[in-house]
Amino acid sequence: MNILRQKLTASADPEPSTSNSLEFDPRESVRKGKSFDLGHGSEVFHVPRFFPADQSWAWFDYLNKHVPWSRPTLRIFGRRLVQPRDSCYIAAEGLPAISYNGHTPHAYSWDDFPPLKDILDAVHKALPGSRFNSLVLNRYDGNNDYVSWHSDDEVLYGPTPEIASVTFGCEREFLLKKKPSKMSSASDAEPKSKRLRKSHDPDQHSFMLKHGSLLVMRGYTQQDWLHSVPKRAKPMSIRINLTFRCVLP
Ligand SMILES: O=C(O)CCC(=O)C(=O)O
Repeated sequence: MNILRQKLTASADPEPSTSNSLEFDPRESVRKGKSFDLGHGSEVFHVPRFFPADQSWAWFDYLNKHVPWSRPTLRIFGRRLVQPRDSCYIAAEGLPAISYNGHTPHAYSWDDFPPLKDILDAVHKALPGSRFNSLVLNRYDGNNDYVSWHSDDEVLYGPTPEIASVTFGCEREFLLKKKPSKMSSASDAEPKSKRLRKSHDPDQHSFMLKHGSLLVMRGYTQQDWLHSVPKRAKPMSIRINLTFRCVLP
């Protein structure tokens, strides 16, 4: 833990500030973001420094301590596996339940964790037109925790969901790779080995998700792309990720 972190932890305890005292303007902060066109209507928007670092550490400490983290057992290809990260689910009242890999998480209320409403409010202000009503929190407790390749292409998010992802704590690499296409267009028919010789493979992207960053996936990204946060060999400290989505009622 660095000195800045220790100082902020001490001053942040016990409760982080509320929206009335946020010392940054999300509309201003989001202007530093960069959009990446993945092609065919898929887009990633990345703001490496969206939330101020000190506010982000205050939220990190609050969430690390107060969220009822759990590590459920999942069913994957007929095998039972303990989820390789902690998680928690928040949703507005009355929404349909979500399920993944045979697990239906309990939906906590936004009112249970007031700072989450401040973070949601800032994300809404930064992304005009967004209306997130649910949130998955993930806690990666070191380099061996991960989320494997998947896409959030469930029917209950609609065909082109906007998904906003916020990172607090240790930075981690976020990878995207194109799903194998069903129809082979001219470029898809080109042999993989030949394509990989080019300086950059357009079917793979990597974003370093820093403390206080915001990453947004839009358009057909869930239909056409997979994403993951892989394990790493190098020891790492805790990362907390907040993934905001809109569950269709
Ligand atoms: O931790 C992340 O950045 C990604 C989380 C994720 O992919 C998910 O919750 O579906």
